[in-house]
Amino acid sequence: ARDNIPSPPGLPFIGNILDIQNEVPIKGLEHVVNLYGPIVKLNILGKERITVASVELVEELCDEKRFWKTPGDGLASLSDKKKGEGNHTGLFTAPSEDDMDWQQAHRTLMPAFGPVAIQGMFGEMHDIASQLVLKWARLGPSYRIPVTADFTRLTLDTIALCAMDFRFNSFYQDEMHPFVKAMNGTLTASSNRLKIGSLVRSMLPWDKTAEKSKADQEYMRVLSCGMVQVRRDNPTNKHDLLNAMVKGRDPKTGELMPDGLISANMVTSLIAGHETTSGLLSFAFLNLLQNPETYFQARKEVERVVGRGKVGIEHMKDLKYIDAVLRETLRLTPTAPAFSRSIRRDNPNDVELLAGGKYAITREDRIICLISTAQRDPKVYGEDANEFKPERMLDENFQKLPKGAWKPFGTGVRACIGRAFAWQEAQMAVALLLQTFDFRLDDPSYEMKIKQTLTLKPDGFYMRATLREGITATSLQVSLSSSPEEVA
Ligand code: FDE
Repeated sequence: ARDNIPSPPGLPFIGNILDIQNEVPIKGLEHVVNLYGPIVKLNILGKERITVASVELVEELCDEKRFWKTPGDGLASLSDKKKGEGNHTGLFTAPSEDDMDWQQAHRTLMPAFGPVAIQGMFGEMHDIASQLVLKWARLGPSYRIPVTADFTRLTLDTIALCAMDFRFNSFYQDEMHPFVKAMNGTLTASSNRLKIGSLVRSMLPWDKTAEKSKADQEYMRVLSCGMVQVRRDNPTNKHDLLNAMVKGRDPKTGELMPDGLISANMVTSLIAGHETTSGLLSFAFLNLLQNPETYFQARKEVERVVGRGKVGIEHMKDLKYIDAVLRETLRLTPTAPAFSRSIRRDNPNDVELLAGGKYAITREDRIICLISTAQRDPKVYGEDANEFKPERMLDENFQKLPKGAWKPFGTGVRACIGRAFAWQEAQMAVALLLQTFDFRLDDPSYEMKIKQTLTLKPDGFYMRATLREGITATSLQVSLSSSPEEVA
């Protein structure tokens, strides 16, 4: 049955790497899947990889009794864990859920990412979002907003402030912080491994990419270890992730987290917590601008729920249409477009059958769940699956979807721990921005082009912002900082 899995003919040694060549690696894979069906087997430089891309198959692989997460090549290359003292992996890249590092960090961090803790971070999220709003207000409509760059400033500064009380102050500099450069260096290096040009280059003796990526990782490790030390030397009572890790004892074993593990998880949170959310916001605005009727709906909701006063935590639960906009955005362009699964170590079967016995996979196989394609499955979403229609994601419809139909935050115990964090941050940013500005596309004929590092973002997307009637840059300064009663 394993041979039933369609496989495009490949070349000796390099296998199918040419089939998936594309400026954007994930697009190449989507293309192959669209040609060969919802399950394909590819040979990539001697490694066999199976990809599934239908709701039904994704749902089956999400069965936690039979399968679990195995980090994909991209993630694995980010961690580079050498066994031995002081080397730890963060949650995202941990090899499996029975890994000791994963268990301890997961149990210690869960409460810090829980609903109460996240609500407590609203004020800091609002602080950073206000910086974005004031920047766009002061630069005015002549400023060609580099959407993904400014949203990256927002999300990076937000996670750094909420997680460890550190201000990157990205809105006050043109050059991104060296940490961000190092992070982007590693992310690009890891996603380039599938590009043939980079592969050839990496074989050349004078190529420095691997060294550079190692140096970047080392820089991030040293910087984050430094931050742990600063906190130990200057204890605070702040409810952030860093304190949760520095002070928190594992609820099961009572142990404290070692510094190396704390620092690995800080780097993980920073990376996982900003790229994906920045992409989400960028795609959301692009979708709203390219579908004006949805833009007006969303804005009407902000007017009804928030009005002109300060956006507050109490409004979040009522932003139902904005929820739907964000969900629909993550359906069409999941910023983490795939995750990997394999047979669990504690599953006694060395072979598992899929689709009622039609296909078989073995213990060695790592299956890529390509949700960027699965979430457009016409069997579930109909003939208009490629269109942006937030209505299908309103609560009543969303809850009726089959389990495998919407998985932008992954699945099971290894699903995104930062989901509530990212959601609150995105909801608030959308509400605040729609309340304050009228937006338009800089280039009305812009067509979505995707850029992939480890995550997806729209490339070359610019917009313009004009303050809405009755709002000035000066009045804004007051309304952003005052309490709701004062404004009303
Ligand atoms: C995770 C995650 C995931 C899964 C992956 C796999 O499976 O491989 C996904 C899909 C995701 N995530 C997604 C997302 C989206 C968004 C917007 C986000 N995300 C956000 C965020 C924020 C933060 C802070 C985070 N995020 C974090 C995280 C972590 C830590 C993780 C890992 C977990 C475990 O493993 O345990 C994740 N995330 Fe996310």
